[in-house]
Amino acid sequence: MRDAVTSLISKYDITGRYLDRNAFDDLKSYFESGMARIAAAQIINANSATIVRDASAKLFEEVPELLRPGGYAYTTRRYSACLRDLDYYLRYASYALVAGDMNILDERVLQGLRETYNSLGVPIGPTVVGIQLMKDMVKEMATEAGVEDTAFVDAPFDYMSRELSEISV
Ligand SMILES: CCC1=C(C)/C(=C/C2=NC(=C\c3[nH]c(/C=C4\NC(=O)[C@H](C)[C@H]4CC)c(C)c3CCC(=O)O)/C(CCC(=O)O)=C2C)NC1=O
Repeated sequence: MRDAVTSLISKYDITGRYLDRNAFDDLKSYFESGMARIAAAQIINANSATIVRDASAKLFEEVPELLRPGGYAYTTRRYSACLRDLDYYLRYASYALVAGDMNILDERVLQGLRETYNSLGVPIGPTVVGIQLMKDMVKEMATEAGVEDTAFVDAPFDYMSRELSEISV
């Protein structure tokens, strides 16, 4: 697993260069956003159950077929698998926010997920809607908690959405 600092250092190490102006700019922006990243992770941590519950409720409101016979959240087993998946995406998003790097998402969440969703037929579109709803909730909560610029919160949620969308079901 990499974070913003180890990623940057390994990039420079590969070519045997000293850190330059660009590197220091990147490092400064990472450390300057550090407290906001921690605040966002704390918000996720304190509200994970609410975020998953409300995002799934909105998702099932937007795509009610999921809950009907033949839908992918029909039966208790599938319903709980769906909520569990949302919880995974949220938890790993909080790690990636602290790390300032998306590498953990590749390693722990997205690897093999395409194949799994493909073979089970779990629909990607609604999954992405769920991820985006959680993103919006986290940003709203971060704003309420006094985080001024919440744009950095987008990165892990958008990354997972983008990577998942490449699956053709
Ligand atoms: C930490 C990384 C990680 C991820 C991401 C993960 C996802 C994951 N989701 C799965 C299933 C599933 N995922 C869903 C998800 C949904 N159903 C819907 O209607 C919605 C569109 C969506 C929720 C938003 C469902 C219904 C299943 C069960 C499918 C089945 O067995 O028929 C499975 C198959 C095995 C199982 O059922 O546990 C995996 C591996 N597992 C992991 O270890």
